[in-house]
Amino acid sequence: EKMKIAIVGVSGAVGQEFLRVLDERNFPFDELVLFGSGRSAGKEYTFKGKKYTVKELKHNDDFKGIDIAFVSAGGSASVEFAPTITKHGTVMIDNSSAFRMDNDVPLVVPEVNGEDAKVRPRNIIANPNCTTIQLVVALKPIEELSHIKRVHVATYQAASGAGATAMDELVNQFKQIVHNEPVIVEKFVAQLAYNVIPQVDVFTENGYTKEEMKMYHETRKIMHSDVEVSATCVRVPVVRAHSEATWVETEKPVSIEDARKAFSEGNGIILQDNPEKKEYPMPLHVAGKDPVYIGRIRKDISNPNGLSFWSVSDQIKKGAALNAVQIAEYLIKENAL
Ligand code: 11C
Repeated sequence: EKMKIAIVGVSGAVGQEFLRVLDERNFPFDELVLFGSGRSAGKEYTFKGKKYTVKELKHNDDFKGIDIAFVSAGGSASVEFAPTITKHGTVMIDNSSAFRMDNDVPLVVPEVNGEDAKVRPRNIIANPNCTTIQLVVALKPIEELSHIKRVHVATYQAASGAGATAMDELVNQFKQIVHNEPVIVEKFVAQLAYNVIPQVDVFTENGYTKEEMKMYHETRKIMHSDVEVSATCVRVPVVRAHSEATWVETEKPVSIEDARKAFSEGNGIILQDNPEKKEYPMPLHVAGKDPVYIGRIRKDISNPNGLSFWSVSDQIKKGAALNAVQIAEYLIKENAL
């Protein structure tokens, strides 16, 4: 049978990455349909030498016959169009935060809970937030050694998380400063060039931001765990890979040797931990790469059951497009479409 796939929101940063990831991985499909807003409709993109024209996303029967739709068009478009997209049995892999915490929508990182993708009453599978994805990939091998009770995490998030125009805004700010021009701030709450901003997304009632609360709730859902997660999410003037400083507390103490072995064998992880040679992951080098890079592994001197490490992962790749494509690959492999 023919495999038909769609990308919804193809003009965005994640949409464009879908094209690259599908190409890189030689994702098996027979037909590809591109969708976008009224603004993107009519634009042309080339994929493996063939031209595709973006169709306007509308409430019609365009999704009939499409097996998988990779959707990254923002939360409100996802909510509005989910019934139209899934109406004829299309599996919608959604990048927005709209459905992540719904009980009848699985929230999936294949390295951690691929199985969950098989039960999807609404034909929607949610892709987690980028900061959560790289966190749970790193936590998984440690959880297998001893149950993780508590996580403290501080993020260093790239501009890419706020989309293609935000990446441009950061790059332009550096140019504006060099040329003594006024610095334009539109996507972020303050100038990001030469700065860090301790706010990602809006604040909630408990003083944490929504981004920080996503890390709390999504981690628990994906890991099927009662783990407590306290996050501080910070935007930094990096273009496209997120970093995280993480402290975990396990039920039983975990030795550095065991942690290092577990990380080095962990799915989707590259261990890069050689402080003597100044080897540790950095966003500049991880941008464009698939795995989650982990380094700076050490015992937490403030806690006998504590372990501390540093991780870096490309926010648009594993944090978004790649994870969604890996969910689709998992479903194909398991014959679970
Ligand atoms: C950021 N993590 O870096 C956000 C972007 O819930 O899908 C992703 C928002 C989301 O700004």
